[in-house]
Amino acid sequence: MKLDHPDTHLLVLTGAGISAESGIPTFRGSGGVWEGESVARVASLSGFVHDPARVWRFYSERRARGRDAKPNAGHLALAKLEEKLGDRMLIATQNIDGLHQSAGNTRVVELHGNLWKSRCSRCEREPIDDAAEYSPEKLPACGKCHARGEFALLRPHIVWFGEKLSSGVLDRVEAFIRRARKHRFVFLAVGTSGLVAPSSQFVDVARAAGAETWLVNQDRPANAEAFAHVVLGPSGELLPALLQR
Ligand code: BJW
Repeated sequence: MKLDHPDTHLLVLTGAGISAESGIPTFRGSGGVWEGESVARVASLSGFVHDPARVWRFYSERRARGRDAKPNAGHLALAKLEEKLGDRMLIATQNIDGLHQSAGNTRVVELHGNLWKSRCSRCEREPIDDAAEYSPEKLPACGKCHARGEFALLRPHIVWFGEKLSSGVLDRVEAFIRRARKHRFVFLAVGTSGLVAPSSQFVDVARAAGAETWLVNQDRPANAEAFAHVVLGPSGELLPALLQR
């Protein structure tokens, strides 16, 4: 992948696969986060309304497991690249683990929220930093609602199925594409099965904007046909060499 041209703009879409080598399981397939869990019950608002204790147990376990995770060679290769490209690079990540930021990337859009934040399930307050694990007997309540004499539970700051992405998130990606299309534009997707909208459509939008499209993934994903270049294998091994060329 040629990235040394001074006009190059790079949009990177990452998914769970990039964090697999940091010990964070992907979602789908055997050993995945959802194995033995009902997706509808733990990753939807209706699941939370029906059984908040179950949902908080699921995310508390994810917090416990993710606490010691460190960025791997794939994350670090992307961080090194941002040092060179500056604002000509943007990472749009579906991941909620914060590992791109831990690696040193600063231009990161979190499409699906952040595991280390919670927000109110009722009021519009800003998400708060929250790495706590909650037991079913002590679920967290919103202090702001409480001060008004109302009761509302905090929920994980995660975009569940059927929910809109947070406001401004897609705007940042679209603004980058509008700028990039006037230059040499490269789109790279890493570690994602290409099954979840709207991220699964980014490759089509980028291609329509003239981007050279690359995919680095362990297995051939659902939308592989949409990419001009497909490189199969673990991103922690592949990215350092691929991004240096
Ligand atoms: C490696 C590797 C290594 C392994 N190296 N690679 C019908 C009903 C309701 C909604 C819909 C519907 N039909 C369509 C929708 C829209 C829906 C959707 O796309 N559904 C499809 C599943 C059908 N999308 C949404 O609902 C989104 N919102 C939306 O569209 O809003 C519109 C709207 C407008 C107006 C009003 C209301 C709404 C929101 C999607 C939110 C997704 N959230 C999740 C769960 C978060 C909770 C949590 O974290 O617990 O986000 S879903 C889950 O999938 C998670 C991920 O970010 C996302 C993508 O998964 P990802 O990252 O691709 O992981 P995997 O596991 O699938 O794949 C990993 C890949 O890595 C594999 O290919 C491996 O080979 C590879 N790999 N090791 C490189 N070492």
